Amino acid sequence: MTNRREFLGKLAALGGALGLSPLAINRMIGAEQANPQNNFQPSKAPATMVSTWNHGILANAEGFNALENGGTAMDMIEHAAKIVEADAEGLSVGIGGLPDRDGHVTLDACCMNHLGQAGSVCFLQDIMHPLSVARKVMEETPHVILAGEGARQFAIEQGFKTTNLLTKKAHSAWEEWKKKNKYEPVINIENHDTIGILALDDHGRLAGGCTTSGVAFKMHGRVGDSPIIGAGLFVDGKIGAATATGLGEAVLRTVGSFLVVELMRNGQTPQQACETAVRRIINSMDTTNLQVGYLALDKNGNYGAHAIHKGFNYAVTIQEETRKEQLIDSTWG
Ligand code: SD4
Repeated sequence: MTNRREFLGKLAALGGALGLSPLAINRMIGAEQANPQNNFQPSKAPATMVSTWNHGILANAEGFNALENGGTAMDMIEHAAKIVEADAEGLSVGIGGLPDRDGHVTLDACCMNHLGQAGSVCFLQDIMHPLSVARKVMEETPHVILAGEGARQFAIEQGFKTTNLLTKKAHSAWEEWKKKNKYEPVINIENHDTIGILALDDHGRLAGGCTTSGVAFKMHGRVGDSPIIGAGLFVDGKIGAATATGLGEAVLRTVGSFLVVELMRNGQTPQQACETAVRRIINSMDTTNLQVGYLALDKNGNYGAHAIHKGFNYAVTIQEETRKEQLIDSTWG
């Protein structure tokens, strides 16, 4: 019997022989992956969204509006991200994000769906909606990550407008920072407010997204965990999804979100998996001055979160007979 890998290889070869572009071949493979025969068993859980920090409440509400308008889990993610990215008051996502030490706002974002398809942009400048660009990378190119000027060019080609993302408020904060000119990550202040969003839609499809301006006053060119699949975000439609917030270097070094999903695959609940992944960081580096929080949602709508230090919270919204939302303080330690 032909195995799945051979079948996908033959499909790609056939597409090549027919002179199809890599994108068209990718779409063919995507359609095959969407085939019900690939064992995807949607759960009957109510539609659920979890998002990091206070702005998660507003984000989730936008996500559910998208669902009500016929959207998928990925539409929930994109709509949720957009409202936060467009908020010029927020100092850590999209417009208004705090710049790097040279005064440039550089954005990181990624997304992933229940079929394991993923898209990401990093070190992106002048574009207000990096998660939407990441979705375009996922859907319109054969690649997973576009960086810097290439990502910006791609966004412009896709019709995104360029915008000056450095607001007066963020500029003044940078001027203040330059007076002291010290690089010290601070626990749970505005420079740790990335939004990570996980959604389970009413067809049992999981998706996730993560969008940020990264650590405030970072080195120019620095990329954090948020656009890196497996670090800031990971989704396996048959198991669950996880996202991270906090100091990206600690998440990158432990491939945190992938770890959380693998722990769920091995039987841990979302809460236990987040606790184990936090413990992995605590056991491998000095965490006195750094914060990381993990948030997880499994395919049955169970969720959990845990952080190194006190102070990480997240929003949960569930559509049962009515829509219920709450802001929860994560456990820590
Ligand atoms: C980063 N993880 O760039 C991001 C920052 C963050 O909440 O999550 N802030 O390291």
